[in-house]
Amino acid sequence: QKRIITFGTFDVFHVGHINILERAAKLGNYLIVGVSTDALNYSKKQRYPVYSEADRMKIISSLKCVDQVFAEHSLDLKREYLIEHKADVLVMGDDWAGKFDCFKDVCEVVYLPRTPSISTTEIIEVVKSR
Ligand code: C2G
Repeated sequence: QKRIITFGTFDVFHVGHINILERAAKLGNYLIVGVSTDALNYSKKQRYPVYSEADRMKIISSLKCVDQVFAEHSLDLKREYLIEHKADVLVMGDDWAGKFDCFKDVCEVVYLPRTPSISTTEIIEVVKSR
């Protein structure tokens, strides 16, 4: 078994999110997703996500390509999460390129290209302007 792990907020779920999850899943045969909590988002951005962590976790766990979901409470626990979930590969979008290279002693680290021209921030702006 090859276990893949990835992390994200996945707020206002969109096609860029499913694209990275499907590509991550193809790198192995078991995909685990750490969904960042509302509190973690607040501490990073001083605002809460549009969708609650319960809803975001429900959406992610309903996807065909996802096998397991857990709450990511802190960015500082990444090493512990990788070990706890016995990850073989950590996958992140290339907006994080290089940032997780320090975990190459625990697992393989892969950055995949982001889907162009779509983001939660942009969706929020478009909806606001209507
Ligand atoms: N993503 C993508 N293409 C987009 C938008 C997002 O491939 N157009 C990817 C990001 O690169 C990331 C994942 O989708 O790998 C989730 O994105 P976010 O919800 O923005 O995640 P983020 O807030 O960066 O949380 O521990 C790390 C954090 O939890 C990451």
